[in-house]
Amino acid sequence: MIKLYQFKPAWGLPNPSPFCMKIETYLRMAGLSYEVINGAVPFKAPKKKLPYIEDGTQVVADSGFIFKYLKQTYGDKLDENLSAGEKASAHALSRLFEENLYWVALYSRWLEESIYLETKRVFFGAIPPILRELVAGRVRKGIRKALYAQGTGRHSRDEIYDIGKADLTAVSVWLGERPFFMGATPTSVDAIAYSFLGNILVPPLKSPLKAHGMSLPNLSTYCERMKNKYYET
Ligand SMILES: N[C@@H](CCC(=O)N[C@@H](CS)C(=O)NCC(=O)O)C(=O)O
Repeated sequence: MIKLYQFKPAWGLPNPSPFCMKIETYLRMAGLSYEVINGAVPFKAPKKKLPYIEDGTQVVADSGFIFKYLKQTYGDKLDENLSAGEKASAHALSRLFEENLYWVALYSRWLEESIYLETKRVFFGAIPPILRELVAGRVRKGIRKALYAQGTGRHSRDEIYDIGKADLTAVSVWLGERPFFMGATPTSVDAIAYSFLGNILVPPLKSPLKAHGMSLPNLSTYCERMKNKYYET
């Protein structure tokens, strides 16, 4: 049985980490049996980040390598009908979510003061108060540093949200009236799209990023569609 190590679910989402939610969603989409180990901690993970999986004697860390492992080990039914060109498009779309929009969402969650209070409650609520401030403060400092090193953290607040809003607009236009990102049939990139969009649109966190996402109605409809199809049956 595949074991998925991830954070505890929160905000009515399968996971407050889009990368963890991506794997659980993929496992459901692919019809693979799995067990979740909620409340895992990054510092004990092989690459000091979540998610990672164990499958028998195999341990695989990083959602991209987990996708690769699962597809190689259990087959790639979800994407088998995509052409090479469609696979390339899906790849580019996944990079938009994971390598660009992610940083804006991270900024919003951890560096916006009012949102940070709620983020802190969700991620560290179980820790005694004094320790909580210490641990949360240290994680926040690390995220500020990572945002600066990656580059997003060097922009002004308005510029950062401009970057994220442009991504959401592009994604909304891409999806258009189609039920899934590659057309009529769900494919693995939908595990990514749903996890990142869900993590922006669903949590009760007021930000310009969420407000912009909510102004693009096909994105919420899409999240509802994915939730109904994979989490409510
Ligand atoms: N490239 C990794 C990214 C995973 C990642 O950034 N995980 C975050 C949570 S969303 C994490 O564990 N952060 C803990 C840390 O950096 O200490 C993947 O695709 O799995």
